[in-house]
Amino acid sequence: MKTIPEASLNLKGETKYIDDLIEARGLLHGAICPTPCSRGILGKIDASRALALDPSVRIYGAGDVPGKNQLGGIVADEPLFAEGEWGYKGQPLALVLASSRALARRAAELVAIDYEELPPIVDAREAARLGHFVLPSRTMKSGDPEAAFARCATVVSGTVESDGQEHVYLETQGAVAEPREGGGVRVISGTQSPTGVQVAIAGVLGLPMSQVEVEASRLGGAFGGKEDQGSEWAALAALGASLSGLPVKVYLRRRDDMRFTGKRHPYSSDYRIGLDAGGKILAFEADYYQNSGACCDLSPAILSRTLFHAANAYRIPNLRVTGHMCRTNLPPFTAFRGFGAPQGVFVIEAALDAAAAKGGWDPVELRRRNLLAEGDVFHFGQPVSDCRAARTVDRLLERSRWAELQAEIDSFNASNRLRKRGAAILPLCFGVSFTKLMMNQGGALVHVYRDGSVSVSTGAVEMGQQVARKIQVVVARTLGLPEELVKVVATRTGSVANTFPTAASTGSDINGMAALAACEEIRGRLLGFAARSLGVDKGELRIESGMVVKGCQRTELTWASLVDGAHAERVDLSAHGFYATPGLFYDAQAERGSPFAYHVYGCAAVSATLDVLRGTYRLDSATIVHDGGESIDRSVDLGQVEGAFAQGAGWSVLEDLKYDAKGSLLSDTLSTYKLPDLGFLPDVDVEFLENAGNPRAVLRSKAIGEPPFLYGIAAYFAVLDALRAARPDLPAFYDLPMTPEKALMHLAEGQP
Ligand code: LUZ
Ligand code: MOS
Repeated sequence: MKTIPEASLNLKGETKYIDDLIEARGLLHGAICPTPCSRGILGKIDASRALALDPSVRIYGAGDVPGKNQLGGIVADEPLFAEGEWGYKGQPLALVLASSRALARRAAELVAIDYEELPPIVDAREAARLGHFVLPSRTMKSGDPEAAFARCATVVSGTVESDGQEHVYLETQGAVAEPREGGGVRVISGTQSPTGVQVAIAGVLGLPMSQVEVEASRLGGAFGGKEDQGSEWAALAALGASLSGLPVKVYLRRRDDMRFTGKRHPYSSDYRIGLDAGGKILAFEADYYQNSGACCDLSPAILSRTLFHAANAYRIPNLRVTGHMCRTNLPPFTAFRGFGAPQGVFVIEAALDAAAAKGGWDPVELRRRNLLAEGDVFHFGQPVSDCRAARTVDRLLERSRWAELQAEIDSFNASNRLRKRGAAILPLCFGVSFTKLMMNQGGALVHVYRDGSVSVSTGAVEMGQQVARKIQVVVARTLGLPEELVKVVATRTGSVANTFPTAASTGSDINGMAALAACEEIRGRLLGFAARSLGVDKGELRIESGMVVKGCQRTELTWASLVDGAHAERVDLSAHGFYATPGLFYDAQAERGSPFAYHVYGCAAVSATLDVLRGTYRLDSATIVHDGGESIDRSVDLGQVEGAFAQGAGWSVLEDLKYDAKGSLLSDTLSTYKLPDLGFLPDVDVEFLENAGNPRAVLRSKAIGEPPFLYGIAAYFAVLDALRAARPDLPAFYDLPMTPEKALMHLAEGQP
């Protein structure tokens, strides 16, 4: 049996997360004094009682920052320590250090803060009315929607709401920092973006990047929550270490993590969709009001992915979509698996659901009729190529025995009054590449040691998604070695520089390609040496299963003797590889270009049973046909599809963030924030599309991390279908998550 090194450590509980690392002598623990309300003006900070608590206590604030008191990457609107007026509850006002975590927290509570509370804005539409935006709104347009709407036989419009989502990574946010001689720092950070953290710390400490070394050995999950927001905790730890001269750890309790850090963006949207008499979509328009929170963070990048995915897997010749980034007084919302695409896809799927109901079309037929096909063009001008929309949908209808399932549901519903069943399908089309062109680059450093073992570092951060496993396979295959010889080591800014976050599902695409390039370089040198020593032409030689092979004959050279001999001949056994995704371009003025290397397709069917008296429901089945390319490791990809489905279904029907009117998070523990578990999930039946090699990614694979999240949205529409069976007299509502409370209110009163 094959073992995946990282996965088996995880399973055995042997993985060392940041808080499991042995603490250095003298280490101080950090806690923050958070802003006490959503919006306020800071008066005096009095730390005297905190300082009196224990001699180890130290307190630092904005005045102690040697560099810039600023973390904002896209917009400089995020001070590390709030000064003057603040914009959200839970932003640091000061950092407290003490010899134990408990002491640091007690001391933080003793810091007295004078402030004036101001009325907060928590609602995106209200922020928009007041003109509070993070950046100007952005529109993508194709064809002539106004003229097209005039020709439509059916036009439907309405509003769609989707709530945020808490990441609930297993490991909360945190970092450990150590001062280095000469004023530098070394930081182990729970981040998807070691370079991002390096830049943030260099800015806060006023140091050159070369004096800041950041390592991300592995994370206990991230899901986007540590793409941008790992920086805050790492910067606090680095500042503490730099000012105190001692190692400092900042690590959040679950409740603090839930309160202080950003989540998936809630959206409130208006849509209008128009179809001809035959059910072809002629026109679609939407306005998305993104609740961006108090700081910009990654909001514009997330919004751009919403706009790029506005039409999901459908051909819409006339389209206008506009996104508004609304500044509110909630903690800055941030990246979360899917990165704005789920919010956009929920809107077009809601619009199609409403159109099917109004026009009397079968919802599945309506979707099939409008699927993208070869030769179509996305609304941003990229040609649709290698389109697998119809292939995956048709295969899904077979695999899920859709017609039979429908007949079963109809007969169940005809003979039951108090329970109703429902089902829905959801096709997906997800663009792979960072939407910001520059970010599509990565590097790798490969060392072959003189005993033949191989170490690989890349910019990819291992966070449980098994990117290290995939890179191990890429390296082993490229060098022609058994996998056990290859070790993927921790991600460090000192090994591979100027990287971008492990995000956008591109971790193995980009870093795998960079590793492949480095391996090709080393292989070329080694085969050059082999050719010289065997006296043959280099072009005739390959390395296979750890042997040098000529034609179909083994030579006398094993990998070990090859490496040993090359080393003796002074051949360089190390190489740096680099990859920049080719073929991408985008004209931001015209909103036209080809921003994605390729698209991932797939389709899910979900069925559910609703208890009509209680509003509770169960998911009965989930069937997925997924276009996963030629997988580098099928078991890893299967885990990603199942996990993403669970997370997507959690977002769409279960997970319920509750704030009070002043913007304080009420659902700030795992006893009040419900997560999907095995009892909630149906058996998830996954089929990977066959003969689906992808020429545009490493080893003909396809990115896997985010696209299957969208399948979970089918759960919303499955429950909605059951609600329709119970109350066919009522109009549908599109307000995610579809909690039992909302279902019950709808059944009882006709409104969510
Ligand atoms: N991060 C980012 C992402 O900066 N750009 C993206 O396009 C993206 N997409 C998905 C997830 N993270
Ligand atoms: Mo992301 S949502 O960090 O890929």
